[in-house]
Amino acid sequence: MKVIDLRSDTVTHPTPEMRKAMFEAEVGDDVYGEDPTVNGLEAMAARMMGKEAALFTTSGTQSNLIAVLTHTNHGDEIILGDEAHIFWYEVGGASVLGGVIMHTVPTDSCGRLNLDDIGRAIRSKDIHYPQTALICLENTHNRCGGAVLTTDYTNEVCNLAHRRGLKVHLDGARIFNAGVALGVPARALAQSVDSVTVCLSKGLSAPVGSLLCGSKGFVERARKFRKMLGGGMRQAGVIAGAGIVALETMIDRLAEDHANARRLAQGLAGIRGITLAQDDIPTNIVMFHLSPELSVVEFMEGLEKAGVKIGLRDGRPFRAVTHRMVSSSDIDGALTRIEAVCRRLRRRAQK
Ligand code: TLP
Repeated sequence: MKVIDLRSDTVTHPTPEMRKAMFEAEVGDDVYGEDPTVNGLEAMAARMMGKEAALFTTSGTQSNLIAVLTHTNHGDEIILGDEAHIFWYEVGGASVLGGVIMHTVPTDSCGRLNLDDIGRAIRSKDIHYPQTALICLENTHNRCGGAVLTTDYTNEVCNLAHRRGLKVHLDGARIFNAGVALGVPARALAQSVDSVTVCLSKGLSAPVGSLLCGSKGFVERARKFRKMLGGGMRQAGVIAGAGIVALETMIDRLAEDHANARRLAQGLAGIRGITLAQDDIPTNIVMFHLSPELSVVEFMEGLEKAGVKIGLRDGRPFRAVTHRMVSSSDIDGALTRIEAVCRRLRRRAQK
């Protein structure tokens, strides 16, 4: 029985072409700036995101943390959504290591922060207040079910920020999913932000790595923070090689993952005991609830036995993420197995 792993697109393995590129990668010491494959990947990412430069980092979490460290001073405040990945899932690194205060404002179901809320959260020059330095956005939005921010919305936030002397960082871990969903190049979605994180190791299927893109000066300062965090990776060309293949070959196919996510959502909506937690499925993330009379523990145990893995975090809807290693027939298979588990739980609940 094939295990169908829908916990995250981070579970994707490198393709044979990536493994070949890793095997053959030309390498050097990247801390000296001498790894030609890393340099090639950074130049490529900068070009694709419309920025002057890029920095190869170990992960999305590290990229976001370096961005915060680079844009702020100890004791500054950053404004971000109360559903932001940086706020929820990055172990509080911005506060612990960056010494910044995370000032959250409400996130709507489309992953947006209201401009008036942002305006009100920006501190005036009062001796009692910390200094606001940075606004963070997320596209696509993880906890908002893969919601997509448009270019216009992002530009509006940037206009407000820049008028008030603030910087904007975009957590674009899945920015290429957003670009594919909107039918625009990813660079359009990042044109007005000061920095953007992009991840290679999610839907793009590379084994490791992210890129932090921005101006030359920003990336130069960011490089020092990466070293401080232990992210100077020496002969990193062996992983950057896979990243180049990811950027060259894996973006357009994300549309397949989006179609599979819609197929999954449609099937789930037809299963008694399950309700979708989203009105639409813009990209590759599907969130859903189980009827209260069915046991969450037994549902998860049933799925485990049936060879279907999905994500569950305290108090949150279930999360299923589609990716390259799950085909449309796997989606149908997963639906059959989920339906059978629900049927069993319903029978038990009726006894
Ligand atoms: N998200 C992971 C988990 O951390 C929840 C996942 O499985 O979705 N920004 C966003 C929007 C992300 O979704 C993630 C990964 C990151 C940053 C962090 O990337 P990594 O895992 O490379 O540190």
